[in-house]
Amino acid sequence: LSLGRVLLTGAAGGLGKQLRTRLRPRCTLLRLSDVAAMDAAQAGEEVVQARLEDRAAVHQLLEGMDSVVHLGGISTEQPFDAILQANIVGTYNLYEAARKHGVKRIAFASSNHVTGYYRQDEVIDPSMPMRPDGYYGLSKAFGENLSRFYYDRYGIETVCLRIGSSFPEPRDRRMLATFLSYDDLERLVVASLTAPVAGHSVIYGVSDNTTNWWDNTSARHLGYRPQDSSEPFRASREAAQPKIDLNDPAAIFQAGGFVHQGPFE
Ligand code: NAI
Ligand code: 15L
Repeated sequence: LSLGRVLLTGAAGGLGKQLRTRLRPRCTLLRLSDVAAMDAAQAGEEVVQARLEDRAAVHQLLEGMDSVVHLGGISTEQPFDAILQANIVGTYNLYEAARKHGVKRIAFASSNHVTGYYRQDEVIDPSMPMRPDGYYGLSKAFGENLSRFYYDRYGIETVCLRIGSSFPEPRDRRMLATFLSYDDLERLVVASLTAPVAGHSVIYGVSDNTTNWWDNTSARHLGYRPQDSSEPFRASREAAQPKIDLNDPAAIFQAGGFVHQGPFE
């Protein structure tokens, strides 16, 4: 099943590089964009360097696209002004351009930090109220709400991917619960773009980990079935971090160390 003509933003980033090689064979055309430099275009690719806050440039990016995988933006906790431009203004520009160009579906890289102030002894689902843990999480909450508005008003389908921790391996004890392998990330994005009906959906991007804080039952219509697990890494991660202070907010809340970022002024 071809994915058609797909725009991938954030293509120079950690996840963008993974998805570039994984999505390319499935697409008629893969247009890659980032503010940072990217490798030269190969067959079936276009490479366009652009800032998400540059409205005119973003409008050009969306031209002729069937769907978008929107990874571009600031991916950590930072001062508000930087987040405002890249994540809030940038995501608005992307959705306005999608509306004008008739783009049908967007997979939006949201984050577990939309709900980072739930506790690690709670299992939550996407219907529960957002509890962002910083400006970064707030900007992803804005993106989720923005995408819901564009679905309700204009019928643009979005799958909001509340990604946990997508790296080659889980880096610490917390990531035993939040780990999303790159193979499962690919499954998640492909499911988001190919599900017969996506509507406006919210799903946690997580592998089939033994410790799990997130219930994705309400997103089963997307057909995402994780096949990997953090469990093979458990012994080494627990040995590397033998003592954890259970009174430390980073061990209490799902956000982990993000609760210690800021204030910045
Ligand atoms: P990353 O930081 O490696 O990649 C983000 C890319 O966006 C970078 O290449 C950067 O140059 C680009 N970018 C930043 N500001 C921009 C702007 N103003 N205009 C154009 N491009 C801009 O992050 P990563 O890990 O690849 O994550 C991709 C997406 O997934 C991000 O939106 C992130 O918030 C989200 N995410 C990632 C998680 C993970 O575990 N890797 C977890 C949760 C969410
Ligand atoms: C995120 O949203 C970040 O983009 C990523 O760098 C990780 O820190 C991840 O969350 C996490 O919660 O582990």
